Amino acid sequence: MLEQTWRWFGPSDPITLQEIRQTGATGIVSALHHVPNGDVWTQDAIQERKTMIESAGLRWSVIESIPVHEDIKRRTGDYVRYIANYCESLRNAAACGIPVVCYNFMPVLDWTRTDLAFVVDDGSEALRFDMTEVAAFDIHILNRPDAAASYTPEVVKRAGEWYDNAGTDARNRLVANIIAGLPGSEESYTIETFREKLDTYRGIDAARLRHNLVLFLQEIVPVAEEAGIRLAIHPDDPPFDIFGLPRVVSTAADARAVLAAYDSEYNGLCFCTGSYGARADNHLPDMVNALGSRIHFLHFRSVQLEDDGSFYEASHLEGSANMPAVMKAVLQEVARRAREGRTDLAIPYRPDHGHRMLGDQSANRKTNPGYSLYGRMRGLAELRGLERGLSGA
Ligand code: DNO
Repeated sequence: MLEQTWRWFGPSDPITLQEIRQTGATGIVSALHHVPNGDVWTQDAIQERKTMIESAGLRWSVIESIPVHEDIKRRTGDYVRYIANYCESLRNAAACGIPVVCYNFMPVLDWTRTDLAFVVDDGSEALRFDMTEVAAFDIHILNRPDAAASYTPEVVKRAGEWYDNAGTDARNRLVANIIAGLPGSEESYTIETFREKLDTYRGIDAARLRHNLVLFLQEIVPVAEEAGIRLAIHPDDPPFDIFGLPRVVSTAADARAVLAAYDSEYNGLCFCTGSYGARADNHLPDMVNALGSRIHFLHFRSVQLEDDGSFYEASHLEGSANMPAVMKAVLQEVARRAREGRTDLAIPYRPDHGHRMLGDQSANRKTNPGYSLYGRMRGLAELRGLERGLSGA
């Protein structure tokens, strides 16, 4: 069976470990969010968190994420020291017995949404990425030079209308949703600091960013291999360039390039069906078939795609992704591993995001955007049933 896990942001998470136990998850996905980006994660700090998790009868299955400092992505400034620190954190995590580390290589922004409370037809609230609103922010609020060239004329026109009709509250909310930092993003910006950050990427195109990623992998994978900790790169969310910033982990070809950069089972993927699934040309079951042997972590969710590149997060088994076909492909991969004598059969997965619903919507229950209690529990329950049903176990 796959390992059922749950993302827990640490002691400040409004959802407790005791509550998580009742969802049926056995594994925890967590990170030391209080450690500044680029600093070493000490064995003491990792062990302290691990003990906390284990005292609740759970297991720390995956670190999500040890963030990659911007200097490493740009290969400027203090990147040599930050890479050395990254390697040290990997060794320390391995010494504490954590098997998998997730990370991403998205410049400046981690995941991005425009609406954190998009009401779907059953009254629950979902996260949404709206292309018109992204363009309105980019062209009319950020005033990025040449921003309009990044969108279709139709989107540019609608963005203008959106901006003219939106009141101050809606504009401010949009700015906050895009740059104030979603859970786990680690970075947050004002319009000014965001502009400055974008400027630091001038001259860094996709080829350059990919090159920097390859060099980073060549430096960290041997360390992960020696320490015995599997790396899992999270795809770009959304999986295309945004605000003129290149993104290089968006497609099957991108994922293959990551794996080819250093051929080791320790150099692997976090297969996020929601992120890869936000491109219609990513065929998810085929990707699992082709890349499965290096998938060390799974994020399961399904986005509902719209024609202009917008999407919202549907319930886990609804939306545009064919989740039964994805699960089938994952179970075939597990069977392949068993035949090959591999021991990493219980690939950890987590219900990624969930609607705000039922008790999540009550006034005394705070939840981080996407990280609801009941919504994710519904997702986990459905995914667990899907796995059981398909495996016949
Ligand atoms: C969003 C998450 C991402 C993810 C990082 C991995 O909900 O999936 O923030 O944790 O991109 O490094």
